[in-house]
Amino acid sequence: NNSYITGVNSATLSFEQQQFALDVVQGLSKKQKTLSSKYFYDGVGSKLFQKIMELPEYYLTHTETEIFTQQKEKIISGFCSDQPFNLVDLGAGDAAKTKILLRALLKRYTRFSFVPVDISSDALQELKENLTQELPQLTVVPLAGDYFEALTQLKQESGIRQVLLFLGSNIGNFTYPEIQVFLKKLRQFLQTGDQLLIGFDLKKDPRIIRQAYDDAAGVTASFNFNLLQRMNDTFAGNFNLKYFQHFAEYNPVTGEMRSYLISTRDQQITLQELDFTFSLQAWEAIHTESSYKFSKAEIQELAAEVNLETELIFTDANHYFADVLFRI
Ligand code: AVI
Repeated sequence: NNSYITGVNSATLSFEQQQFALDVVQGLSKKQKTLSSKYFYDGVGSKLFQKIMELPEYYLTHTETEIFTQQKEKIISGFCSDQPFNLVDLGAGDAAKTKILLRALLKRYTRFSFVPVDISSDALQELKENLTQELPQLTVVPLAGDYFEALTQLKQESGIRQVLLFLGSNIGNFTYPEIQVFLKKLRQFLQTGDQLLIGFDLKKDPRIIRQAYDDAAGVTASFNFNLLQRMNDTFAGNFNLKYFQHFAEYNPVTGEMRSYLISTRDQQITLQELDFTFSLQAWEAIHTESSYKFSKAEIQELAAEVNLETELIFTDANHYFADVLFRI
């Protein structure tokens, strides 16, 4: 129901923009204002996230890369069987980390196809071209769309074994109930013997976590501010980025890393295209992202709740990050 978009020619907004509009108006009309982190990833936001992954403070990417580089043989032994399989990368992006596993798998002459899934067909096209260059012997079957659309296609096509990858702590951007729903839904597309490798960011020194989301160069701040810019561009908004502050805070009890955009003054904002005006008081916060961190015990509890069998756990020397292989 988008009847709130009164006075707006919603014909000028694409389906995606209408969904964005709906979430923006709902989120900014709440007492505790929120915006969904899924809207970080427009063209500019995706580039900024690539830069975040290279930051010294953003240990998540380096650590998962280290795990793959040092333990690739054990990880791929976990996948292999005499049956051919699909290696399905949910949210593949540029597949930088997955390539480490792909190279190792190709060396073993294992029969498998690589199925990168991404919402952005541009990103997939780029990846396909890059893989054709770098790993010409690899069979690549890209699937554009959301995860479940892609899995529906896969299910219809093959009786083949599926090994799903959900890397980079993407799971941490869901709330606990959302994770449960997501994993239960994933299971419906999978069969006995299929596997799931999930990257979890582990609980650690809170200062290390907080710095990863508030880096010295301010790239994460720009990533957060870009959401305001995106609303300005999409809905003819008048957010003045100068009057906001990026703030990131970690709660060691809940494991929730929260990011906010904080209004540094009383101000009124209008999104003209949506005919929507709202006020922000000085120091009022808009919650823009949660990134959950887990203990190993919590991962085990979660697996038990959604009926997944934990097969292997791969961690780095510091125990900052874990890639966990589950079997259905
Ligand atoms: C994509 N996701 C796992 C990142 C995270 O760590 O929650 C997004 C991010 N937000 C700020 N920095 C990185």
